Amino acid sequence: MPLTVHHLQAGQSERIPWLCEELQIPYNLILHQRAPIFSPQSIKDLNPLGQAPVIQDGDLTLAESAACIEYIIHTYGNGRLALPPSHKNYADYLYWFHFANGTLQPHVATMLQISHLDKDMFGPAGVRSKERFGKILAFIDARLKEDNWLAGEEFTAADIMIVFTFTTMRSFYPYDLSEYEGILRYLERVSQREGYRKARAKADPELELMVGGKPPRSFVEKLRAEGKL
Ligand SMILES: N[C@@H](CCC(=O)N[C@@H](CS)C(=O)NCC(=O)O)C(=O)O
Repeated sequence: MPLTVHHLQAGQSERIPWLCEELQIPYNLILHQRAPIFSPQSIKDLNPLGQAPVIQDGDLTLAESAACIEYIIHTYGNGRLALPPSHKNYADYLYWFHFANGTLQPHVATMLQISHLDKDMFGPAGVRSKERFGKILAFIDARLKEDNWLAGEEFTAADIMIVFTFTTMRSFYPYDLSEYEGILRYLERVSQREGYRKARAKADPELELMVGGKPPRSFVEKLRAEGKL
């Protein structure tokens, strides 16, 4: 039985079908729709925190994007898309792989919470987090002006980890990337990858590729317009 990948649509689990397409390994993709914003029961049944991604391989059920990615790379991918300790960019690879979900994504998730709870971003928490966010984006932008990919000249799983926050996450917390040329050119390169396009078409066929500077349509507003909220 091939690897099973559970994807909560419009969510971080988009990373896993993308990885499988890049590695060209067989996988069984199961799509779960949000209900209407958070996970449906089908994801809660798989993971105590009700979060996706979740993968299943025989008796194993595993969550957390980074854990799923490492598992797939080393179990099915022969280590491809990870850089080994002998590689000159090994430390860069580790740094950016962990930066994606260790710093960038939690920061945007916090901003999303502040914007919902405080209703604006002009209170002390909002101002401080926006200021820090500017620094984070400028830092990544500078990195992506040096090299085509986060870890250097090779595309790696670090790239698969980070792209969600620059794309689909912006339909939840809309932020503009227009002034970040390095990031925008990077997203353009990402959007030309066959693996990315195939995975997006399978995982979220109704969603546009959110690779432009301007934020995409808000997911919550779309639900409101459809009468689902
Ligand atoms: N750190 C986790 C975060 C997973 C996560 O928060 N996934 C969101 C989708 S973006 C989710 O499952 N949300 C539904 C919910 O919490 O009910 C990972 O990378 O797997």
